[in-house]
Amino acid sequence: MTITITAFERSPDGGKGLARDMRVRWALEEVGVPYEVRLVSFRALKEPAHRALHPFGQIPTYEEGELVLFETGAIVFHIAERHAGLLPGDANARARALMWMFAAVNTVEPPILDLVTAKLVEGDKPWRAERLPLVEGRLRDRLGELSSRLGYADWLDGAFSAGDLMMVSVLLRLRPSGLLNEFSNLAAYVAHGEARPAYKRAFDAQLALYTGKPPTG
Ligand code: GTB
Repeated sequence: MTITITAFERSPDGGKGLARDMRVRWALEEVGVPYEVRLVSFRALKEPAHRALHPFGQIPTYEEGELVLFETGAIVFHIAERHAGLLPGDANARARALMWMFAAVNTVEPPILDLVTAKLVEGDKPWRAERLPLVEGRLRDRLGELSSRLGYADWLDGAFSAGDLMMVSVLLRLRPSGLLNEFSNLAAYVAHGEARPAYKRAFDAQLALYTGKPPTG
């Protein structure tokens, strides 16, 4: 059955992996399932046809026959459940992989998004200078906790899983800020994720949309 995901018609980062369709592409590449991409303009995101798929008017969405999903965590979980390669067979290890997926989107991503908001969305507000150090401080605390747990392990819980896919994807958003490099093990962890062939294929496919160059892999 054909899988179709949506992505930005014009991505603010020019397709360098930061928009969230990247996580879904990466998951599909990890499990070796082909997919199609439908591009959506910023205006069309908020129109009824797209809102019927995504109530919040965002990308990505995921269509597979009659199934329509939004929310990258749910989409990646759906892919991981149906295809081998992203969730361990052992029931406890599987539960922990799911735990890390939730930790990525529910505990680590929010303070990262706070930083993005404080810098970009509220960048011209009079309270920026006071608020930014608070936001950065809270984020450093959270990253420090994650860094302590990861230590020098390759992945969060043994073998690579959907938990790592989500966590690496979330942490990547930090790279432009320079904060990731304050935690050398987290920076190495993210680089390790980016080095996976499936990540590279997904990255090249996303970038090719906006540069017009065909993917190399
Ligand atoms: N919780 C949802 C999920 O995980 O699926 C969040 C989805 C979401 O935020 N989608 C964003 C969107 O559609 C795109 S990814 N925004 C448009 C809108 O809300 O109107 C966020 C994003 C976009 C672009 C960059 N970039 O280019 O650097 C980075 C991240």
